[in-house]
Amino acid sequence: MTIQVPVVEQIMSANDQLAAANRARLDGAGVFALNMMASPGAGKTSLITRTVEALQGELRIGAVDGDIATTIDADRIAALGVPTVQINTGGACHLDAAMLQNALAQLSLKELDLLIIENVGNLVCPATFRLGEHRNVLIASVPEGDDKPYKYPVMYRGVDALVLNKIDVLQAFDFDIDYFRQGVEPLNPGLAFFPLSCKTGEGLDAWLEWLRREIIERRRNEAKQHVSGNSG
Ligand SMILES: Nc1nc2c(ncn2[C@@H]2O[C@H](COP(=O)(O)OP(=O)(O)O)[C@@H](O)[C@H]2O)c(=O)[nH]1
Ligand SMILES: [Mg+2]
Repeated sequence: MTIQVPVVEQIMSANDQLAAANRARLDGAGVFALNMMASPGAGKTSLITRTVEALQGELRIGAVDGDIATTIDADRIAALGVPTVQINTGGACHLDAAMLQNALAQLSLKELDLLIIENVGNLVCPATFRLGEHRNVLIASVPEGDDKPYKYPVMYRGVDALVLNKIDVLQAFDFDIDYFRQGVEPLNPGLAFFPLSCKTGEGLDAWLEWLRREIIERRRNEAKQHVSGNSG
């Protein structure tokens, strides 16, 4: 009997295997990896630069920047003095685990605490391709409109934190935060939510606190596993 596995499933499982290998490599080096996803222009690069500026004094940060073309974003991040690897996907609408594997090979992971990955600007494709990251973050932004959770449910379902950027222009866009959150809640109950403005800095502290807590918790879990591994 021939068992037919759809091609998409095969690609996904090959990707998942590579993602697991990336994750093991990051864990081995003690690096916490964050995958930032959003539509083009939502503010991925802006939030990354704000985050780097705020945490650079306490954490050793590296960046991987995925774009269909150009090094514009990678140059913006590298200008802050963090090691940055540019991935041009050559047309692909998302990063995949093989691309991250290549990027990791170009970084001195032992010299990093936090790796921030800027995925390709897209609200559909990146959701289904794991890279080996520890946490997935979706950045929505006010000019996109308050109905996006209803229209792009897969993206909202699969993330660990949701940023709503550009709250400085809430009124100009008649953005209804309650309606927006009501769309998110059934997809991802209790999702960590950070309304903020990369332009004015409002709301950034809560986001940074969340990130610090996640990194600390991760380190604690790693230490526990290490102890129980040694004792067993
Ligand atoms: N008004 C406003 N503009 C912002 C904010 N954050 C980013 N932008 C602008 O939005 C545009 C796209 O930002 P960018 O970070 O490049 O988005 P990316 O494509 O998701 O990486 C730029 O012109 C930014 O200056 C914000 O909080 N408020
Ligand atoms: Mg960008």
